[in-house]
Amino acid sequence: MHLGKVLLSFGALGLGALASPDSRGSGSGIGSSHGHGSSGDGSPHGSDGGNPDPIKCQDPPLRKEWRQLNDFEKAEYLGAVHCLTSLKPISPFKGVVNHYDDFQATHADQTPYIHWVGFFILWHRYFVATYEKALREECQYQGAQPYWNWALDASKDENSTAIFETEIFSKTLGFGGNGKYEEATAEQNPFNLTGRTGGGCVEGGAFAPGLFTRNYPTPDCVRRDFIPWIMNSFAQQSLVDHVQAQDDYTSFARAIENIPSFSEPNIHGSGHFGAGGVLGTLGNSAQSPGDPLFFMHHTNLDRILWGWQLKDLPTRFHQVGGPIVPFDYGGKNVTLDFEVNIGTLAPNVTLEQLLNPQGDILCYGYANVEH
Ligand SMILES: *[C@@H]1O[C@H](CO)[C@@H](O)[C@H](O)[C@H]1NC(C)=O
Ligand SMILES: *[C@@H]1O[C@H](CO)[C@@H](O)[C@H](O)[C@H]1NC(C)=O
Ligand SMILES: *[C@@H]1O[C@H](CO)[C@@H](O)[C@H](O)[C@H]1NC(C)=O
Ligand SMILES: *[C@@H]1O[C@H](CO)[C@@H](O)[C@H](O)[C@H]1NC(C)=O
Ligand SMILES: [Cu+2]
Repeated sequence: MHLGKVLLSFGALGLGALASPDSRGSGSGIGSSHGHGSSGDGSPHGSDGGNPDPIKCQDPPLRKEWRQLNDFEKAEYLGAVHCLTSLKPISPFKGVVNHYDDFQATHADQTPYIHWVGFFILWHRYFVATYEKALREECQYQGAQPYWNWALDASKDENSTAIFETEIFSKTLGFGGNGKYEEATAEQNPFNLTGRTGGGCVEGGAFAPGLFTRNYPTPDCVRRDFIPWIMNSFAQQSLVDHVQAQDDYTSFARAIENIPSFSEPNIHGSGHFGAGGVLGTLGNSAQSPGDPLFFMHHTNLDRILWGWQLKDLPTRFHQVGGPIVPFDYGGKNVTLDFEVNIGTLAPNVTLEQLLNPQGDILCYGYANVEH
């Protein structure tokens, strides 16, 4: 109720009113400003002094960890996510009702092709940046896409629940907590995961039933199913360090996903299966963007990529690798001109364009790469 009031008061300030479908911007999607002749090092400043390129990315929004936001910023962000649900859909999928659903359905449509491939992390970089752009340009959100740095709270005690007690799971000004415990059938739990604690609709927060419904493929609440041992073991800083210690893009891309197994932790799985578990929305590999927490988790992974790139930018603005077909590690690899698409959400772009968060296509930064 508290949150409802906060959101309402922001609505009264005008933020909510801006959510009307008519307010959709015209054709200002990411990529609509495709430029030519940008300097090869990714710097927005052209190298030929005679005819400098226009600077494509000015004043990039700076992404912060959720707990670095003040209450106003948190409410503004949560309100903007709600705003997406009031905009008309732009994707062709049956069952989508609003623009938030477009993101979930687009991910669901491509799930079999965009994981355990060389472009996994860059596809998701584009996906999150497009979401951020929609929040800012169509919902008048003033800030940047925040992130959830789970490693800050990962405990060595596998059964600790401290990681679920941080601000992001606030039931007032946050994403809400766990769901009520529900039994899972053997069919629902093919990996026989133990230690489940939830499965029901998220309790409290901005996305509780009544405040938020996801519509694709069929209407449901946002579900959470916290599994402490997965969250704690997959979110360890030592694993992040291991991923960031990789020497080239190919091994970085492989390390961040590791293998699809619960006996070997992988940081990408931390938010998905630690918070989503078996019955939770985030734990469903196709439908995971149906929980707005998805974008907080994936922005943290993107920050980890950017932190890795920063260690050697001249090389890491221009290096990709890894299979085109999932798990096809001996087969054909992606190259810089490989195109990714996110359906009707934004135009196709190349991996090289996505390597630069402040280039022709993307425009954001991180306030602090370390946290
Ligand atoms: C965590 O809880 C499980 C189940 O109760 C138990 O088997 C395990 O020993 C606990 N782990 C630690 C480190 O206490
Ligand atoms: C899960 O348990 C079922 C029933 O005991 C078994 O058939 C199946 O192989 C198990 N799956 C895994 C991944 O261990
Ligand atoms: C793709 O990259 C992997 C890892 O670097 C390499 O082993 C493989 O030979 C490459 N595939 C081709 C077709 O070159
Ligand atoms: C975008 O990429 C997809 C898949 O690679 C392709 O099917 C589609 O035709 C491309 N769209 C455009 C406009 O090039
Ligand atoms: Cu994904």
